[in-house]
Amino acid sequence: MKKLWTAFGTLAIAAGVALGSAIDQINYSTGNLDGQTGGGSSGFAGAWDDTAGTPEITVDAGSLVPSATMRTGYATAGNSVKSPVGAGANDDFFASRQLTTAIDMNSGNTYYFSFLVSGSWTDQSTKRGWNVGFSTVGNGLTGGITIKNAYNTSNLSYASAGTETGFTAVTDFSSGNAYFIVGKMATSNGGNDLLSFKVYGPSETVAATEEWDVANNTIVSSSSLGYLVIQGRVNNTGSFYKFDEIRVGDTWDSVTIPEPGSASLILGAGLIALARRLRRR
Ligand SMILES: [Ca+2]
Ligand SMILES: [Ca+2]
Ligand SMILES: [Ca+2]
Repeated sequence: MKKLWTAFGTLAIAAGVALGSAIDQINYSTGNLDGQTGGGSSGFAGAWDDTAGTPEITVDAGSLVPSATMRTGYATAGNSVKSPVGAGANDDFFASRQLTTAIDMNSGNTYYFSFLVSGSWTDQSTKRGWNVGFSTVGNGLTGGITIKNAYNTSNLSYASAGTETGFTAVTDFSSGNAYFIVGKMATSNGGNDLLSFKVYGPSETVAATEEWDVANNTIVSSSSLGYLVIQGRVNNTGSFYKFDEIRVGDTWDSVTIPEPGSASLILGAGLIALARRLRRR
């Protein structure tokens, strides 16, 4: 049996199974996001937690459909997350989900992630903003590293604890389109942590190999990012944001050709072959 588990470890590495990978396609029934779990999601230690502030983020019917041309094999599933709808006053929203394996910003590992975002607003001056990324805590952005769309701008930034730094101006960042965002964090113990991201909108095609709008932006962090977070604010009547298809992995492929279960299928087939071989000995 020991031999089997040693072989299992070797096989897992060979099959490219990312330790610390996570996927959430928001494949839940409609209603409150708080408490949602299962639905084919993996890599999380528990359910969605929307109790920080008011639990008012919902699972909305239908998956977001990317505005960009996606790589072959990319498929969406289930539904999507919807912020509260603005009713005229500032309305802050926040929800988190704990990862099974925290993103260690001192590990020397490289992490990739992707997600979809869309929204509805009248013009830039009527929308507020959002953060999607990772935090040290499940009730705020403490020590967090996120992708941020700030108030009154079409710029998308990297943010450290909610404060934006490097950014790209997304000229077509407009109401109604679902943007596909890919990020990368190359972590270092003692040196600079390097953050890159790419935004794909209408008439763009997702590349087969990694490319970035903002490359190797420096944010020095020693944080252990144990939580996926969605945060933001709406304040104009009728405005809202939607988020979907969140993935964490260790390669560009793992977050741009999301084929849920393909890695485990390869692993499963390999294990069956291995067990047969061991039985024959
Ligand atoms: Ca909340
Ligand atoms: Ca979905
Ligand atoms: Ca670091």
